[in-house]
Order: sequence, then structure tokens, then C-alpha cells
Amino acid sequence: MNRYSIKMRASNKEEGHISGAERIVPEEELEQYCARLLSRALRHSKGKPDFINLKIEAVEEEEIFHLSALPVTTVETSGPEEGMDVVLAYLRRLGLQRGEEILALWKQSFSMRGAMLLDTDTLLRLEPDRERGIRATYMDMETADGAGRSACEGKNHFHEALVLATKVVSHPNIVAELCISDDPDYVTGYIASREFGYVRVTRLKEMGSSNGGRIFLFRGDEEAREDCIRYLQQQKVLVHME
Ligand code: PML
Ligand code: MG
Repeated sequence: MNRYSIKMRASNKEEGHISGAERIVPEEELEQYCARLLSRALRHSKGKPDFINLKIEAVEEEEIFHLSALPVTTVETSGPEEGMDVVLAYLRRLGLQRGEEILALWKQSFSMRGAMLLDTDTLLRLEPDRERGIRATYMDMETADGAGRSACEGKNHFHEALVLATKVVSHPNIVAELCISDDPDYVTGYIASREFGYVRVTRLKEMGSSNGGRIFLFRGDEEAREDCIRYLQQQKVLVHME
């Protein structure tokens, strides 16, 4: 099957970044998905874009890694404090003793476009560009009948995050990923790892706050770091949903 990667990003002068999304779709669905992503860019609650970029690239079948979606569990929390305690407990479960310090560093990712790549043991930041961070990209979900793509026309925070987290923690040098959404009306976040899968934490911040960001916890040497960054930013991945 011939496939294409489509990436959309939209911005305007007042807001800066408004909306972004990506897909990896079969050739026969390319036009339809371009139209859908365009419509998403034009109808975002953050405002009207004055710049929209649609990037379309052919993807060879042999280039694609196929992964199964991480198993999902949900932990109900009453507020951000309890939510953070849950994340801390899962960090401890991974044998990480510096959990509190990791949670404190999370704030530094709130102003970044991508994620922070943090050395799990030294807590040194490893992104080559600290403002941009690392952007995990070139991924999409796939269901047996292809219905996954069309089922999620608008933004689906959960599905998009599950795809991203599955890609990220599948790299052998990523120990875990932490995420809080930067959308003010979305308070569910997660911690994900190969060990326990994707753990949704229902309240991880206050409603109305746009403080959100991601940390990828990394363990490995310099060579592994380079391989990991290349994988996160360039490897094409399709995540298979049940
Ligand atoms: C984002 O805003 O892109 C992050 C979404 C996190 C989704 C968490 C979930 O619902 O499982
Ligand atoms: Mg967002």
C-alpha cells in the first residue's frame, strides 16, 4: 500500500501556534484527510489562522514500524495534588528515587514546543535545542478496518496521546513519559512506560490552566541519545489499536 504522511500546523500573529496535527494515510484517502486537517485548522477555538502549513511526504511501507498500543489504566484523582502523588508513586515503581525533583522540573517544559528529554539519573536536560525541545512525530493509529482514522476526525486528546506515548516508550532507552495537556479545559494527564503501560490520571492540573508539557525520561549513553532523538523525530510508526 502506498502511504503518505500529512502534517498540518496553523498559526496567527496574535496567538502564535493555534493548531497542529498529523496522519499517515493510504494514498486513496490522502485528499480526504488533507481536507479534514484543513478544516480542523480553520475551525480551532483559539482563533482564525493567517498561516497554514500542510506538508505531505510519501512513506515507504518498509520504513514503518508497527507497534501495539500500550495497555491503558485510569486512576481517578480529585485534584492536582493527588494526581501528582499518583505520578510519583509510579516513578517509584520504576525504581526512580528522584521523583520529587523530576516533578519539579516538569514546569520547565510548559513553555516549550516539544518535550524535555531528561536524563533519569543525573536529571540533566539532553535536548539539543531547549526552547524547541524534542518533537515526537511521524505516527498515527491503525485499526484492523482502518476505522480508527475516520473515527477521530476532530482532536481526540486521548487517542493522539496514546499513539505518541506508545511510540515514545517503545524506544529501549526511554524509561517513562510524563504528560500534562496545555489545553486549559483538559485536566487529564498521564505517565506511561513499558513496565505498566499508559496510566491516565484524571486530574493533574487545575481547570483553566494552560500549564502543560511533556518529559521523556531517558537512560543511556551519548550514542543511545542520538539514536533515540532520531527515532522520536523521524521514525515512521503506526500504532495498532485493538
Ligand atoms: C495534549 O493536549 O495533547 C495532551 C493530551 C493528554 C491526554 C491524556 C488522556 O486523556 O489520556
Ligand atoms: Mg494542546
